[in-house]
Amino acid sequence: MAQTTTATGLPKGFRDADQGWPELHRIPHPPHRLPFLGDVIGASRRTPLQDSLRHAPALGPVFRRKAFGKEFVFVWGARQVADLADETRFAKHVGLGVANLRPVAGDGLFTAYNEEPNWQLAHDVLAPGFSREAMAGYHPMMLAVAGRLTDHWDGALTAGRPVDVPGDMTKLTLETIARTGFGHDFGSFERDRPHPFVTAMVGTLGYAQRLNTVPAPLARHLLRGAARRNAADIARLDATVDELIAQRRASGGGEGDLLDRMLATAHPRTGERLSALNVRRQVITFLVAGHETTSGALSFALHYLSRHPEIAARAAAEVDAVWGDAARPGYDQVAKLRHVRRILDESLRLWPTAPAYAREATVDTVLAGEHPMRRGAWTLVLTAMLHRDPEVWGADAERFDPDRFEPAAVRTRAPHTFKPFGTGARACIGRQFALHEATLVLGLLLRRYRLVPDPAYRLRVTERLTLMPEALRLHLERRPTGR
Ligand code: MNH
Repeated sequence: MAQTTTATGLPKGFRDADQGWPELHRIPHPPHRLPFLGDVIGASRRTPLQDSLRHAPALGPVFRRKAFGKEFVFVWGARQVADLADETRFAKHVGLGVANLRPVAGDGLFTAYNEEPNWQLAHDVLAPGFSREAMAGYHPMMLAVAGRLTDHWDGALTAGRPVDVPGDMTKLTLETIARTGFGHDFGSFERDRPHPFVTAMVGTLGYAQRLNTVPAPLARHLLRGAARRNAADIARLDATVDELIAQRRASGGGEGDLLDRMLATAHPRTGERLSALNVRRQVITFLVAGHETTSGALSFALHYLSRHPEIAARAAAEVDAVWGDAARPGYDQVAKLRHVRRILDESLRLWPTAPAYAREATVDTVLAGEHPMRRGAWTLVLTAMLHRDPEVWGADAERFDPDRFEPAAVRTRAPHTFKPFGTGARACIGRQFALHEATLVLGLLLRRYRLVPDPAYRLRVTERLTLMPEALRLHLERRPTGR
């Protein structure tokens, strides 16, 4: 029988074995390899990312791990990550967690394959929704939602109750993207339990994560019940979004928000519009991508502020100085909170809430002059580890220190060493939105409250594709000078 060969001339099967990394065997991996389960000793299904972080220092800037029947190459060295940012040789790879979300988000902006025409179309139609002018338009709505949060926190303070930080940040960020993007109100702050949309979203993110950690041949069997629940979750997300779209169509248009752009804006050059199915995908994409990561970023920042009262006091003093006692700080007054913004950057350094992104070679190439990759080979950039590389951040990289983001300090660092929003054409479209919202809210909270930690709390991080501090509660005190 004639031997089948691949395009590279290798016998069929080789390509799968080395996954497009012809010198895969030269990439370090953890000791204790077991047949089938791989490097599973000490690995937890619940914390795959934090397990990788634990392995990374000993294995070096490029390493591989075999876990739950699959092998992955990870990259975290600053030099290698910078090379992967070269858009002439590399691009986003839709794999793993992102690929697992395809049944939910289809060819929506986040999960679209690079060559799918709906990516460019939606990107061009929606990008103006993130311009400076658009952001200034969202600002009053962001303020209104933040007011619901401070009302809620005032109630907790009066009752002497601690606040549920991740829970409340999720309410805030969901209401913010729903209101600014879609003119919708989920009533999160008025509910005892999360909105069913949120429950379904959390379910489907958790399922997408679990699919990564179950050996493929067993996944169907092990996850049968979970798959059924996941289908129900997706149906719930679709139903919520379809209703929201139907309301908008019935009302004949909003104030030029994201939904109006999705429904009514034609591509500036081709005149093409998003299909009804694609609009549904985009609404789900933005409701999910637009709040989960920002909620985590705010939650980590509040954790660190509660543990570093001197940093919180300095930031509060900045807010007092810049905002005075303006009841409603203006759009331009938010970007002036430089210290508050550095607190956010430093939180996203230690816990980038989208903790990894995948890159694939678009040509046969050599990664950082060392590791040959064939076209299509891919790797995961471990952002959370890049952000702890001692060669970039020093021996005290684990320490929370917002001064690392002083302009003079930033100038000493190489490009591509801080990548919480990904890289290149497929980097986060909502970056300015998230930073404006989070800086505004931190400013409002720092001005109004002193954050008092529970001394017994130890930071534990939940993973469901995104990161979140687990069970973080804080006590509040009113700042005598704050508004
Ligand atoms: Mn966001 C892509 C991180 C807030 C909408 N986002 C990405 C990527 C990262 C990321 C990383 C790239 C993923 C990849 O390469 O596979 N995003 C964040 C973080 C925050 C965030 C850390 C908050 C903090 N993102 C937001 C907000 C929105 C949003 C807010 C919307 C309002 N993000 C997106 C969309 C994409 C994306 C949409 C996909 C963009 C594209 O591929 O064209």
